[in-house]
Amino acid sequence: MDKEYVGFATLPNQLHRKSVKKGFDFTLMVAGESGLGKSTLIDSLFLTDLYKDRTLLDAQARVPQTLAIERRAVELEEGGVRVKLTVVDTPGFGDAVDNADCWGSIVDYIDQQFEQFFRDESGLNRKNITDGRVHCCLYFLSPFGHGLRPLDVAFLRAVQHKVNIVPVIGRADVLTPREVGIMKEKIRQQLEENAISIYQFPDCDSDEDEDFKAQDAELKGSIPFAVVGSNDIVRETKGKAFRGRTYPWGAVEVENPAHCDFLRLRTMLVRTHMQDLKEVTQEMHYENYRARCIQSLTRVGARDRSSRMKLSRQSATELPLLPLAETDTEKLIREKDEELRRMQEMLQKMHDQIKQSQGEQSDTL
Ligand SMILES: Nc1nc2c(ncn2[C@@H]2O[C@H](COP(=O)(O)OP(=O)(O)O)[C@@H](O)[C@H]2O)c(=O)[nH]1
Ligand SMILES: [Mg+2]
Repeated sequence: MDKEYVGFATLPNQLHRKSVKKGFDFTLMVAGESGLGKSTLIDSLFLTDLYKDRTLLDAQARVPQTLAIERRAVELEEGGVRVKLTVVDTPGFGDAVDNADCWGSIVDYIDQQFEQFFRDESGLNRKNITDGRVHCCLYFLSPFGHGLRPLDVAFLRAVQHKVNIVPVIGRADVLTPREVGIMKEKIRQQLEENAISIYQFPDCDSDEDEDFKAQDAELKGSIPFAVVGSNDIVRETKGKAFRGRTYPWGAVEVENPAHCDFLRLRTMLVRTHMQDLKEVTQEMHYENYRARCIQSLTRVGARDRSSRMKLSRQSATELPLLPLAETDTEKLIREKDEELRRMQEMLQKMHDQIKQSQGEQSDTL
């Protein structure tokens, strides 16, 4: 098996002809505590220095930093397939003094992408939608603790039904192989105990070849991936050059599967599971979102009917309609109603479009 280089060469096999022609949008989010190597890893994964313009904040400036979401785009092309990769970084997660709701803006970001897609999908320009939905979230766990911390559990609970979570242990070079094994086992156990659903690798087809099956089993068994990132190229005296980290006692090779799971993670993201991550996003997470929208639409419909009934009863007894001070709850309801009315309009538009196209079709018959 070729473990030296994993590129996008096999991507066409994962795609339908249509998406090949259109290009391929993929959004990867990284989240987790600050300093676990998120930005470094993203950079190492896609071989471009996505962060070359950044200026490092000094320690003082970093402490009060609140959660700010950064989005970067890279265009990749391999075997005639354009991949528009968007990387969403969430620096400073867990840095704030009060971490009670530090993941709020991440959840909002994910929801906003769904909302945007929902709007685009029901709009007039449906053929040229840019899919900004988050297809995968690499969640960084600290190698220093004893597995999941309450903050991790709270975050994962908040996003588990919205995005494909792939847990990783960051800066894994601080652990010995034995410690990595223990840590992974513990995290897997804790995820189960806390009923957190992470991305489930699909079962391998039974007619796949043995190499593929072995690779698939290896990937599944590696969760959570223990990763090391670096953007330094180390040159050894014998002339070998590799991406790695050097210490007085030796060097860690980022792309050596015996040193860490970096290559396994990259293989999974770009070689074997990119298409599945997109499908699960569409069929599970986005459908969940749509179902929630439609549920609220029905609730509003029912409330509209009951308030119309109240109004008609009022006018029947000729009661004067006095302007009442709006409470916070009423204000919220009104705002929600407006939002939902917009959605209803969109649905109506969709409906009209379908009718119109059906009409056109029957005209041509
Ligand atoms: N030991 C070790 N240090 C790392 C690793 N990845 C990044 N670092 C270092 O950790 C610090 C924070 O990295 P950064 O990528 O900015 O972390 P982020 O805040 O999670 O985005 C930097 O000094 C990196 O050089 C790693 O895999 N192992
Ligand atoms: Mg960062």
